[in-house]
Amino acid sequence: MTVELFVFPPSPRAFKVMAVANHLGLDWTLRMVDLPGGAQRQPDYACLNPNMRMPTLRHDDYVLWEANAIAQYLALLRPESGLLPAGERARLDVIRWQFWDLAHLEPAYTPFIFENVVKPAFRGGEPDASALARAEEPFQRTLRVLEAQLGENRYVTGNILTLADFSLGAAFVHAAASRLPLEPYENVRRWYADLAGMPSWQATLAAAEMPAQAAA
Ligand SMILES: N[C@@H](CCC(=O)N[C@@H](CS)C(=O)NCC(=O)O)C(=O)O
Repeated sequence: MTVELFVFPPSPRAFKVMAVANHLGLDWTLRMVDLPGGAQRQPDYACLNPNMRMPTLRHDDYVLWEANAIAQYLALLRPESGLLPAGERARLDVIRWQFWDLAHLEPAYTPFIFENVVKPAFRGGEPDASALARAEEPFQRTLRVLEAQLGENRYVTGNILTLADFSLGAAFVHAAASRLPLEPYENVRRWYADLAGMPSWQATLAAAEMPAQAAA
């Protein structure tokens, strides 16, 4: 059977896994998890993912959750792609940035997407200016790390596209709507424009029904 991805496509965490599957040219099926409708809490979904969150992968009788682990599984279906390098140190470098994504980048941008996109679209609320002000310093501190890394490399781990680019790049798919303060980060904006130019990225944005936004 094909790979099934249980996703709510507008989410950056869904984007990560869909973009990797598209980039690899895998035969995969989208299973919609309607988050605003509460599908993640339905018993048939909760028994696939006890966290009651998405994304989740099912491939025959194998079930996997956590977006970055799913991305690794997909890359291992096409090892020749190099998205997850074979060499130990090169692979650990990619994995290191995927951990950094969860530990640093996601917490840094989440308040912006929550206040400026999720609240107005799904909760009928206004952005909380004090929450956005508190988010500013950790966001800038985190982006400075990525900016420096991308000052030395075309892609996150060097001159070759890897899963690290998919995991981190997904943070910026809603950059404009989230009002991410990216003006000082020229290298990040150049790198994201490069990613957004890939046919797989464009196809994923289209599937998620999101306009292709420049990270600016
Ligand atoms: N660390 C998990 C986080 C998954 C996650 O938090 N997903 C959110 C959407 S972005 C979700 O499903 N939320 C549903 C809810 O909170 O009810 C991953 O990367 O897969």
